[in-house]
Amino acid sequence: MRQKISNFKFQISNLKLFFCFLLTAYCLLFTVSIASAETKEFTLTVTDSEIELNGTKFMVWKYNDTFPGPEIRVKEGDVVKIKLRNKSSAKHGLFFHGLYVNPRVSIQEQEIFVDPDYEYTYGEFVAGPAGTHLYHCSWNMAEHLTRGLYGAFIVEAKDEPKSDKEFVYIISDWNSKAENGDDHYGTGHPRTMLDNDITTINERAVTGDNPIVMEAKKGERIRMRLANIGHLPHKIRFAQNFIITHEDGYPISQPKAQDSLTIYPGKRYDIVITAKKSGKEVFYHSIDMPPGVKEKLTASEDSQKASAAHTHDDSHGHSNNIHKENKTGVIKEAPIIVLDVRGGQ
Ligand SMILES: [Cu+2]
Repeated sequence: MRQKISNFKFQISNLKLFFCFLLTAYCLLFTVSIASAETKEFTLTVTDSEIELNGTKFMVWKYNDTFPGPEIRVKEGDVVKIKLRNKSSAKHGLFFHGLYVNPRVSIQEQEIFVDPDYEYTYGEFVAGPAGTHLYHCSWNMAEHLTRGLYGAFIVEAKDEPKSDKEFVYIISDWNSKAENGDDHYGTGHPRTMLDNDITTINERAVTGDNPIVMEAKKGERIRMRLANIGHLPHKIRFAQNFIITHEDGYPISQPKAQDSLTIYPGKRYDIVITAKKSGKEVFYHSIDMPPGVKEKLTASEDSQKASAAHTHDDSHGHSNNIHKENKTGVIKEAPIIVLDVRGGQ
């Protein structure tokens, strides 16, 4: 019995030693990887601004005086620190959409909001996973994302697949009626989102007659990083097939060819196309509302309207105007991007 106990003790101390060794090895590896990684520091300065989309002026905020904010691009494993300088008249925060950030950043810092004339440095965190991600304001997001506070955050893999050209497109949607004051609820109110009537791709409003032109040479492999920061499901349809290689930053195990794709809010897809023949080919865009959503929402709005009419006297006026046109803002298919392939064999 005594022997058994001493054997047991021996095993315990061996185990302790083993865990000590593991911990030391882990700490050493971590220190080495941090020491060998590059630290990338960025500053985002927020200011009050204005943009015009389809003839409607929107009050926005901009990062570093650009809309969308500047692209942040780092390598997997880089150490990232981002200073948010608030030179605007409102409060803002910073959120890293799709990135693994350490618990200190994710739990505490993303809930740190910066008042006007203050600044705060978020991080540091190790960039990953590789892929197409986003950064955006974390304060009153429904309104602040609608008012332009977002940008692409790209983490390149150590073994990034080569492409000849790469384009990053952030899609969003806006509500001209709310911004013009023609809607009971203001810009950024969840009730207005289904009525969003303007689609943007990067800084440009999609009108059907001003597509973005992607120039390429015959045979080139083109990677498109697509992200939806808006509120509606945006559908892309192309004349030829494309390959989806990544979803939300993660490589797709069996990439397959398809000619259309619906990008729901917050989603990111990387697609690859090959410029097969000379000439112009079009990417079409539409709003792809799931079946039944429009009917459901309209029905619930109608019942609310009916009960509002019962409880309010008509002299209150506005109760009858609240949801006068609750259309879902389905936008017909329109060209957004043209692939213009020239020359080559
Ligand atoms: Cu903000």
